[in-house]
Amino acid sequence: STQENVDTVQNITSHNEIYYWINKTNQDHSDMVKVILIGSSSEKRPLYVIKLSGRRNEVKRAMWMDCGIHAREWIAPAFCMWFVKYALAFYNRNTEITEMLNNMDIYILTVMNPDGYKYTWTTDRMWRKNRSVNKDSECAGVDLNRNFDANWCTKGASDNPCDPTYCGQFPESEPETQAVAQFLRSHKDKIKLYLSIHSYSQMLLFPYSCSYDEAPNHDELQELVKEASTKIRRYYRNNYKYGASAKTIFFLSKDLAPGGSDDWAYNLGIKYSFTFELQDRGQYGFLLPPSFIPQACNEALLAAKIIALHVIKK
Ligand code: ING
Ligand code: ZN
Repeated sequence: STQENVDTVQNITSHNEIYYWINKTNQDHSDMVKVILIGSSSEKRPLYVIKLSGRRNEVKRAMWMDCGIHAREWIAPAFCMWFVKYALAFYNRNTEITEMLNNMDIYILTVMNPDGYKYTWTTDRMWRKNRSVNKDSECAGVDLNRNFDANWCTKGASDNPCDPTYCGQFPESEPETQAVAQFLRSHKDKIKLYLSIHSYSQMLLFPYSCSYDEAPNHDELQELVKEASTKIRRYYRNNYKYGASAKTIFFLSKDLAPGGSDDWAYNLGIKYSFTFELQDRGQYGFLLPPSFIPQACNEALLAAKIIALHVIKK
């Protein structure tokens, strides 16, 4: 039930508990779940992808979702877990999730940055980057969302290891970036939809972040996020900004964001590529109270469903 969803996601949070939860989910739902090891973090934590499949025949298409690229954005891993719980509970009960699972496999990376995530639990709640050791610097960590090969380390990223948007020594220098990029490359004909979950600021974004260029299918993507945003507003009376990243985030950061995962996935050929920024709009920021989790996750779920069903119908 939805209440069960709420309880579980609110209680499962630390990095070790997430590993435990992945294993338990695998055991309890072996008919629909496979767990795939795609690599390991710089501190050698495993990166597990949950593969969700419907009970029908082999499907040819897939979607990818990663959460927790940035350590302090705790609502993101919560959403990945929420999504998995929801899909398993409502397959063959809710039309949209059934349709999704009958037409595509869903790959979910619950925590892309486990080292950083752990560090936010133990040492620094506001940490963003991973925890790799930087040569010739006292400062640790690379911003994984500046480490992909899309206008890498140009304006909007930093080449200083002490900055929160440090781009790393070269594109895909980080094992977390490499694991995700390698998986997407080797499944690129199958994966039709890429989704990256962040917080906060309530925005539904699509390429490009690294330049002001319009994506070839800009109008279609714009229409989609507009529809998703409208639906969220109707259901939950909450506002999500939407649009091409560069123009939409510019108002916040006054900068571009090169080296991001959604731009890179888009250039790889995944023409439906999105970054969601979940709740809130700044009142609590990264410190979103647990009581906000259900609505925040339901809003993102609504948007993910609209986009996925559109991709299926294409
Ligand atoms: N914001 C994003 C960041 O990485 C962003 C903004 C969106 C960048 C889409 C690239 C692509 O800076 C947060 N909150 O991390
Ligand atoms: Zn982020």
